[in-house]
Amino acid sequence: MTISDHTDADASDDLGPDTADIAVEADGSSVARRHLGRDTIIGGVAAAVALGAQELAAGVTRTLPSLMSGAATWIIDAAPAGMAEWAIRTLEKHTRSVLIVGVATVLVVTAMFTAELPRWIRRTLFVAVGVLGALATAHGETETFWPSLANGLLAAAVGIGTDTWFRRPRTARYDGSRRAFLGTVGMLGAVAVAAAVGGRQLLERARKSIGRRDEVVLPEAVSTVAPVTPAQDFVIEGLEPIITPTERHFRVDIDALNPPEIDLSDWTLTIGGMVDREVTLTYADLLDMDHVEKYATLACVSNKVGGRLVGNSVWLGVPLPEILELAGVDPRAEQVAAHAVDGFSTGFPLAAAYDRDTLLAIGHNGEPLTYEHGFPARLIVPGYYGFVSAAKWIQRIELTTWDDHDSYWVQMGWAKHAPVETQSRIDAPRDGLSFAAGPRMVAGVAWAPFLQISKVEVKIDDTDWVEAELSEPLSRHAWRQWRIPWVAVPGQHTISVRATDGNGVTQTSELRPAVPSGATGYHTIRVEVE
Ligand SMILES: Nc1nc2c(c(=O)[nH]1)N[C@H]1C(S)=C(S)[C@@H](COP(=O)(O)O)O[C@H]1N2
Ligand SMILES: [Mo]
Repeated sequence: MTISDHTDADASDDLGPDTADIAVEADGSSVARRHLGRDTIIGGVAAAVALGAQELAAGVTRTLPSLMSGAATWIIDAAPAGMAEWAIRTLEKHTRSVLIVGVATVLVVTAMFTAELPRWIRRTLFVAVGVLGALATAHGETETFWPSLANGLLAAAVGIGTDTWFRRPRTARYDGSRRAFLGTVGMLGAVAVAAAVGGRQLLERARKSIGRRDEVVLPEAVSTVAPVTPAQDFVIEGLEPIITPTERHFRVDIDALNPPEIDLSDWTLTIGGMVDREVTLTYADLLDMDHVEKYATLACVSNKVGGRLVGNSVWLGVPLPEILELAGVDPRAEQVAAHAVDGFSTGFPLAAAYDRDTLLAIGHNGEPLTYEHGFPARLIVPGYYGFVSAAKWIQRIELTTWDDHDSYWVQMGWAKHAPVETQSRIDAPRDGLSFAAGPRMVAGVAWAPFLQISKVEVKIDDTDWVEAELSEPLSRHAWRQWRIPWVAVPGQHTISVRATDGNGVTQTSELRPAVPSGATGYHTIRVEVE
């Protein structure tokens, strides 16, 4: 390249890049074509640097949100349900990364194709993309909008700055050889990639160096539950909803007044005992593992017939076998014992870790476990009462023989092997209620986690048992609702319910107290119709 090649461009460029473009375009020389080709690359590079800058700003400040993550979330939410599900099924936990790379590519290519437009349009586009990114990230939340907008405008400013700087006369755009130009492109590209990767890593580190519960961002499940359909959740006044809202979920603690508020920086979970190697996991280690979502009903052994110490939830967690495999289980082990921060302990047969959806759970109904329900992690073993299985605030899993460990309540005389008794409950109408004659729904819930519910029957006064309609099952571990229409005539009435499990075994009518292995008998209510 000779100096005379760009004298014209240089002179007009002092007035600004737009004049330069026009001047160059007008003379139609090979210089012009080269400048336009270079401008396209410059446009793309400026966009890449802008994207890198907002990612780095997010990682460094932790208060300015990443607009790339924001845009990815927005796309997942805005996509038609079927498409989002398909993407998550195919790409699993890489969905977000793929979306981020896709969005970045589209933006860089757009900047390349618009690189020859007048300067004011290019600048407006940078600002517009920044504002759009902020709107997508905020998703209608004002508190998120302002920091998002700040990051969007920062990115726009960096993009415009890079674009303007690169188009100035004495940079390699005009001044340099092809090699000098590509050198600058390479340098800026490296800056963009370093900023993006550095920002991402800082964000990841921030996500994992969390201390308090409200700082936790749950990982995306590699297998999610399907949302509840109307056929799975009858809405009837008085009937318990199919998913128990977390704040209404029963609680049973040996020290109910003081649930431990564990700080993640001093929490670990150790897997030891009859294992090949003792393993200690941090919360960050858990976050790095593959998580699944499962519907499961948790029942307390102390629940009386007709009682409410039972709830159904979506649990997010790592399948327990994955955790046990890290340590390697001695084939002679028979029992999974768990020890918790509050001194509590549980123990259940090792086989139950493998033959059902047993989870080390960290999420409850879409949120991190609450402090009350076991934050940071607890066990969920469908089909076993909570007192032998569902250790909250867990800190140690111990593989032992069946005889070598007795759980907290087992030492107090409760049963050691304690599968959940198949049970059913009448929610509507409530026991003792009086109401006007006429048609109404009798409804309730029935549970046999792991065994499943296959039938619910209702008996009103001296009639025969009549089969009720069941809500469609959420999973083999989740309770089901039942309902049956009834035309109530004046007088005193007695209503009973009984459930049959997936093996065809009907719950026993024998009235047995909760101690030592769970209450049995049919829930029976008396109502008065006027
Ligand atoms: N650490 C700890 N875990 C525990 C308990 C406890 O007292 N401490 N109670 C158990 C009992 S008896 C039951 S029924 C379930 C109840 O779980 P929830 O309080 O989340 O409903 O937790 C189990 N896990
Ligand atoms: Mo319990």
